[in-house]
Amino acid sequence: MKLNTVAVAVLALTVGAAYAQSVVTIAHVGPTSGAIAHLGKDNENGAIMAVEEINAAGLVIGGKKVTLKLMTEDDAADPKQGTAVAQKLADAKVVGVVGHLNSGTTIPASRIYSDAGIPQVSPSATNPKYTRQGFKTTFRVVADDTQLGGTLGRYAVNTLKGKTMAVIDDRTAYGQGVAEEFSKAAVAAGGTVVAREYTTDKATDFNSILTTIKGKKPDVVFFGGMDAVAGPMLRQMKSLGIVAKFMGGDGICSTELVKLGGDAISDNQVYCAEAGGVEGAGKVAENAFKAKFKAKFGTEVQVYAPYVYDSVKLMVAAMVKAGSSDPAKYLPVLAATKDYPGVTGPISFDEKGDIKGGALTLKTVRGGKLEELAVIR
Ligand code: ABU
Repeated sequence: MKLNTVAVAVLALTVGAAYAQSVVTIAHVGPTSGAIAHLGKDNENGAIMAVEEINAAGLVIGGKKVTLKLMTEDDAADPKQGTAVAQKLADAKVVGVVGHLNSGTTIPASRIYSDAGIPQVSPSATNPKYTRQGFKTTFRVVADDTQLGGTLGRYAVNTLKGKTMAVIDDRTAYGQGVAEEFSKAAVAAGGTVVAREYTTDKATDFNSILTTIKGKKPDVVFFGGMDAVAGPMLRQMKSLGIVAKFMGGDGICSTELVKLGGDAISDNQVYCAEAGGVEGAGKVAENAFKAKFKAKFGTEVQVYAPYVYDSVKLMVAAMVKAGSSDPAKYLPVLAATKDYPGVTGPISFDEKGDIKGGALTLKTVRGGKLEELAVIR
C-alpha cells in the first residue's frame, strides 16, 4: 500500500513535470473594450487563428511536443491599463507578447517587457520611438509614422494637388506623430499648413475646430487619430459643408471607417494608408488569409489581423529554430529573422527590430468600400 502511494506520487510528479514543460504561453494585447474594440478584436482574432493553426499542425520545440497557449488581454487603448497588463504578463512569465495595438500603450509597455526579457512584436504600433529606445526585445512588422505621414504628405501635394492643409491630431503618441510627419512632408513638397487643431481620442463633437478650419478653406484635412473619431468627424464636416479631401494614416484605414462615415463619405474624398502591403504574387497569400478569416469569424479584416497572425507565427518559428521557448535563447534567433514568408509579405528585421523595406498601401473609399490605389516602398 505504501509502495503504491509512492508510485502514484512519483507518477503524478512525472506527469506534472511533463505537462509543465509541454505548454508554452504567449500573449496578445490590444483594446478589446472601448471605442476601438473592433480593431482590438480584429487583432486578437489574428492571434487566435495563428495559435489554432500551429497547434493543429503539431508543434515541436527542442524535440518535445508542445501545446501553444494564448493569453488574451485588454488594454482598452489606455497607457495606464497597458502597463498594468504588461506587468501582469511579466509576472505570469509569458515567453512572448504580440501587441499592443496602439503606440500610446505599446511604448510604455515595452519597457516592462524589456526589463523582464520578454520579446515583443507589435503588429500595428507605428510611432518610431517604439523601436528607438535601445531595447533588444522590441520588434515591429509594419512601417512607421515617418514613412506613413511622409508619403501621405507628399501625396497630398504632388498627386491630389492640395495647396493648403488643415491638420488635426488626437494628442495620442500615434496621432501627434503621424500628423507632424504629414505636415513636414506636405510643407517640404510645397504645401502650406493653414490650420493646426487638436482633439482627443474620446471626442465626439468637432464643431468648434471644424468651424475654424472651414474659415481657412483648406484643400485637405489631415487627421492623426483613429477611425472611431474620424467617422463622426467626417459626418460633421459634411453637415458644415466642408468639401476638402480627408486624409489619415493607418488608424483610419479600416473597414469600420466606411461604416462610421456612411453617406458623409463621397467617392475619392478619403485617402489613407495601411502600414504594409503586398503586390502581384504576394496577393495570393494575403487574399487566402482574408477569406479564411471571414469564414472563421464572419467578419472582414479591419486592418492588422494578418500582421498579428504573422507576428505569432514568426515568433514561434524562432522558438522552433532555437530549439527553445526560453526568451533568452530564442530572442537572438527572432532578431535574426530573415525573409520569413508571411501572409503580409517577407519579413526581415533591421538592427532596431523594425521591418526591413516596409511597404505601405494607399487606399481611398469608392462605392462604400476601401479600394487599394498603390503599394509604395
Ligand atoms: N498605427 C495606427 C494605430 C496604432 C498606433 O500606432 O497607435
